[in-house]
Amino acid sequence: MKERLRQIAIDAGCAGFGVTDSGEFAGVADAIEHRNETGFSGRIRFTFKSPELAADVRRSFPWAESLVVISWSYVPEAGSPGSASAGTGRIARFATVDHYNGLRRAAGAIATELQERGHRGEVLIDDDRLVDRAAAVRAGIAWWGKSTMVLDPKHGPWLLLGSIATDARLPTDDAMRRDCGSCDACIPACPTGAIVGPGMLDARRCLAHWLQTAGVFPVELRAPLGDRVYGCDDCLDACPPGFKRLGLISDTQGRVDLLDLLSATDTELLGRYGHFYIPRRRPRILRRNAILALGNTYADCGSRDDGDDCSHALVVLADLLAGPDEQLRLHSAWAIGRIGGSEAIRLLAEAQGAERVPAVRSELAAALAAATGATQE
Ligand code: B12
Repeated sequence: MKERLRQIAIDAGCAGFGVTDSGEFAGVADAIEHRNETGFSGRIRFTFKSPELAADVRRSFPWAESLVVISWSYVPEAGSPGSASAGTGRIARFATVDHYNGLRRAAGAIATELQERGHRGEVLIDDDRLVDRAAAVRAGIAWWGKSTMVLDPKHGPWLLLGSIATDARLPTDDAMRRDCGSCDACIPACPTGAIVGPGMLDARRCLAHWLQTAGVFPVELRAPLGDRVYGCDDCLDACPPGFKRLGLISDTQGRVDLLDLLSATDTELLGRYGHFYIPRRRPRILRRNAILALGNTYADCGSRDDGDDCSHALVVLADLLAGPDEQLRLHSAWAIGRIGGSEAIRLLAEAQGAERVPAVRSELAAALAAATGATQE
């Protein structure tokens, strides 16, 4: 039966296939608790809200005997984000289109085969009841990288993971006898220093975390955010075992026109980016991200000779600054300050007169100080 399941996975396009038992994952609950105690888990819920549950599938599925684990490689199909240009934003490769689709289909086919043979089969992908990477490592299809990504020799870290819990007792695979050795290329590659040690991520500094989290984007991370709108690939890009896959890329998917994104309706945004994980599907988070990216891609443009290039961006941001959403006003104030120049100063000063919300008022004051300081330099 295991060989038949492997064949189904291969036919469906999976990069890896392995089996592990359903026993508790040693050290995982402690690791999650450590991330919660240190604050490294930031505002993440998922597996972090119930460490015991995430580390032991039998707590959710007492009948489970085995976990069938699969991986799906989405590069080169994801394409490269293309070259940066002002006014455009970047989407991480795992989200350029719904790459989970193929993974879900493969997992569903395996679950169906198990059920047709009279067994249970429960698909777990990005589920709070399993740490997907721990399952992949123990099933021998990947090793734990220092970026916390798991990787395999052929695809590097460019893998999505899924598991099927089953009551079938299948022969298990051995874990890979590999690790990153002396390579630590991902650690300095993180633009915000979020990888605080091998295998240890401080999510409070991880751009990917904040891009999918509602609320005010931390001010110290706004400039390092650069042109990112959703997800961050920097620690994956730096990972040598993944270079081979990146070399296969020739197209330029994964860039979005930021002004176009900001002019889209909620329905249009959910239609285009409905596959993103955005809590409670709030398009406002995407708009907030696009506003910051717009400020970054036109940074200091207003005070340079090429200032005309950003005049359209300033018009759009000025609209948002006068709009009903205080969170978008707050981030627009920052973006206008980042663009700078006399027009930015005029817009910010004008908004100050009308703004009543204290948090937005202080953001306007900071933006005005930044823009005025930059102009005087
Ligand atoms: C929460 C979460 C996030 C959070 C936190 C990530 C994190 N590093 O924990 C945020 C939002 C930041 C995030 C970002 C991303 N994520 Co995410 N995320 C998850 C989720 C839902 C849970 C992860 C989890 O439970 N971690 C638990 C903690 C305890 O694990 P840990 O901190 O890594 O601790 C382990 C290591 O330290 C290791 N370890 C212990 N000692 C040592 C020592 C050494 C030397 C080493 C090397 C390791 C090591 O053991 C610990 C566990 O026991 C999973 C889906 C799922 N249900 O599993 C997807 C998942 C991990 N994410 C995924 C992806 C693709 C991403 C992004 C690449 C997306 C993007 N491009 O923006 C980024 C990558 C950022 C990064 N470097 O991790 C994939 C990863 C696939 C892979 N190949 O690894 C997953 C598995 C989703 C999926 N189904 O495919 N993610």
